[in-house]
Amino acid sequence: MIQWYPGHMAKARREITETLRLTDVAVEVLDARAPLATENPDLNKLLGNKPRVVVLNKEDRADAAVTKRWLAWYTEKGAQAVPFCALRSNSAASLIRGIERAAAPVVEKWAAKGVNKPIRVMIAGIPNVGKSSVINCLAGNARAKVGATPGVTRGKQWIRIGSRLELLDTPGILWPKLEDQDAAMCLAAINAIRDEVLDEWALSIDLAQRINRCSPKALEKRFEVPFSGLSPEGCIEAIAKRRGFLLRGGVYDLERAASLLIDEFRSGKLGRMSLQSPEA
Ligand SMILES: Nc1nc2c(ncn2[C@@H]2O[C@H](COP(=O)(O)OP(=O)(O)OP(=O)(O)O)[C@@H](O)[C@H]2O)c(=O)[nH]1
Ligand SMILES: [Mg+2]
Repeated sequence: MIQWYPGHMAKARREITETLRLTDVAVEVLDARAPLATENPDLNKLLGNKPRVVVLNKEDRADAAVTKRWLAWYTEKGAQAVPFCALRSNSAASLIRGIERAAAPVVEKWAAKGVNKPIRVMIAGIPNVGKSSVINCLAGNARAKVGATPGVTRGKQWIRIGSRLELLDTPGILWPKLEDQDAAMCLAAINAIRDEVLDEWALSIDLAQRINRCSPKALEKRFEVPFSGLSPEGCIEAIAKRRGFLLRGGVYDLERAASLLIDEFRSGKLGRMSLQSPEA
């Protein structure tokens, strides 16, 4: 995973700006479990008034009811958001429709000038949100590369999607929100920033707290012991007890339980769960 330094950010900013010049619609890939945490802090500025579609990816891992509320939240803001699971090939159609809707004003302008050309699309997002998976999902099996078209930097490949869209096959990788502590916790939980950035114990406490807030029955269901009324530390201890994680001298191995909690969340064993909700 990339460690972000100012030099990397400047390079990413340059690449996105260059790509924006070649494309008509920007698809911003977010993690449905933590949409605000997985936004790039500067993307709004970079995109200006470029038509945009927000993809709430990995919706298969998020709480469906919370995702619904996020969709309403984006609609209220006048943004176009699409829930998405890049691992299901039948997701593509709804995103393609979303992109076409976002591009409609541009296409109308072209039509008024008698221009008929495909809508060019870029995919952008922070690491690990699923940009490459979204591209593969849209491209499908009949992945037809359009080839290097004139005016395009050599090396960039366009993929034809249906009859109306061309997708740039290299995603724009952007830096995550590094300053915001709440976002950092979510990013660490979903594995979008390096683990070394955060203390594992602090992450597990934050995660236990979020789980208790967002999905109070999830731990109970997974570990089959009561968790209600426990502090986050108490939850970790209950997990250690339940799993028999003991150190010499009969002390519970809390670090091992903390690490287990993080792993189980990341691998989806705790069930569908959202870490951020629009109300919070
Ligand atoms: N459950 C689930 N997993 C997904 C989904 N989309 C992607 N993933 C997984 O998320 C991980 C990251 O996906 P990538 O497509 O490599 O993400 P990326 O944004 O291209 O990552 P970078 O290239 O590192 O920036 C992989 O393990 C994917 O299998 C999804 O919709 N649901
Ligand atoms: Mg990728």
